[in-house]
Amino acid sequence: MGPNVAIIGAGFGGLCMAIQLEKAGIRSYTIFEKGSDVGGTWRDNTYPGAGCDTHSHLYSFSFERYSSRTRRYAGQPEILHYLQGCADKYGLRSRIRLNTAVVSAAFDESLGKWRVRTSAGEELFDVVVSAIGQLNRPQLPDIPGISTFSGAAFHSARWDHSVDLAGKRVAVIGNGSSAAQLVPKVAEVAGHLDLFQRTPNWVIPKQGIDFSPRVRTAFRLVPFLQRAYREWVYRYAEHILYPALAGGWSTDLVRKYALGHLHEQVSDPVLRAKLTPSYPLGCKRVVIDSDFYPALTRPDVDVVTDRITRIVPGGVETVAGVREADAIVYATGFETSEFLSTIEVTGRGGRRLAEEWKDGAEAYLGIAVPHFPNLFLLYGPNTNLGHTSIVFMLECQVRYVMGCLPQLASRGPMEVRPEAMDTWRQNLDRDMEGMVWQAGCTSWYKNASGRVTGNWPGSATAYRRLTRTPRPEAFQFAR
Ligand code: N01
Repeated sequence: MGPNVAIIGAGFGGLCMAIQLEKAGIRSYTIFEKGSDVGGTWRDNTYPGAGCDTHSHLYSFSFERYSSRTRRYAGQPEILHYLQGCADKYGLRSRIRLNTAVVSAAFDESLGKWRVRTSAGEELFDVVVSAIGQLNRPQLPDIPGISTFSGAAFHSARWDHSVDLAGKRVAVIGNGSSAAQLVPKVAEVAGHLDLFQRTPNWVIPKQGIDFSPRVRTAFRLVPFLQRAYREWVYRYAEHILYPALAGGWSTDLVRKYALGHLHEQVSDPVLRAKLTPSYPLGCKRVVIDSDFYPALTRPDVDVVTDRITRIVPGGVETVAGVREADAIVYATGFETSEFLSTIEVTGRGGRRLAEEWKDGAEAYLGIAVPHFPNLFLLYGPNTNLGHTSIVFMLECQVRYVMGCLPQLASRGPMEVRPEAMDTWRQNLDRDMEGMVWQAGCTSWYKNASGRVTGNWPGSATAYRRLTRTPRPEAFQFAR
């Protein structure tokens, strides 16, 4: 036995939490999943070309590699299959309640437990672990006239596979990582594609999607090589990519790499100028893709930079006139800055999480919030990264929560002390100052008031060190 744990979400985070509970012999947990299957973002994002731009060997649990080791970068079907396989292998399915959304969670002080309300009723839990992710609520743009469009229209994360885009005039609004992956695939079948770009993105190549047969054989015959490769990828991200975001030695190197990629793939100087960002590399999430630029040079693809004024029944109106469209794809990103506050969460003394976070979400280590005992967040505020795998961060967070469980089991509900939170915030603010995300750009890393609530400003290694073991002195306990 052990504490009774409610896990919200069955994506990478929720499954990782459940696997570690299983490994520790704690079977008193329930995963609530609002969708009809496990997989989280990899269940929801089925757009053509969807895949991961982080190396598979790092974008996977350290304890469970992809069974198919043929690709350097996994596609969405492969990642979804991997997560489904994890749920099966570790026997999690019987503990997952699919199609069951958590509506609210309230801490009952007299019982020292959480009342978790779902569409199916209310249950009591000792611990709540939120694993709802940062990129799970599609954001439609605030462009007037969206509902007047007469053709098919959908968000990239809610792809409508019943719509045949073959030969059609397709408008894609937005040019982030999702658009970069779907545009090349859609352009292959569409009659014409207009990419509406408000701000250009920095793009670096995603080279060698498949491993050569020789490398695959070596991986198969010498398992140690896979661990070594994972380690190499990790170090490359930590020692070359991370400094480029922190104003370090590689800033210019990575910038030149991206500019070289642009020059190599786009020869038309007018198009190249349109695609050249004016803000520092990394301020917005860097796009990692080798097919995006070539798709934009196709004769049947236009990059439209005229400001959109509204959507009209026949297409997209810009300041330069109407661009006709049969279908519109909104690759306009996600509502990222609200985190768990979209669920009605009430802590000690009737404090509402949404109210606590009205000036910006924050949590100690991105995991714990003062006045909310025994509530733990995975992929919470300030734990996103711009340079390496979020799965690594999730594993750090899960290990931390596992370290908290014996403490709360013996000393009662635990709650991070406001002083620990203050110190955390001060350190975060100090470290954030040197990060490129603060430069003049808008991005989903920031909330409406411009505070970076998404990202962790340190290296992944520093985060692992900080989360290695919970410090009891940072918490107050009921007993
Ligand atoms: O969304 P985004 P995304 N009018 O927010 C534009 C992860 N991901 O779905 O830059 C016109 O990046 C907006 O323009 P601007 C990854 O972390 C990972 O592409 O604000 N345009 C922007 O171009 C990524 O960062 C993988 O000026 C409007 C776009 O919409 C995150 O998901 C793959 C607009 C939104 O870009 C989100 O990526 C895919 C408007 N009113 C995604 N409103 C991997 O491979 C918004 N835009 C791991």
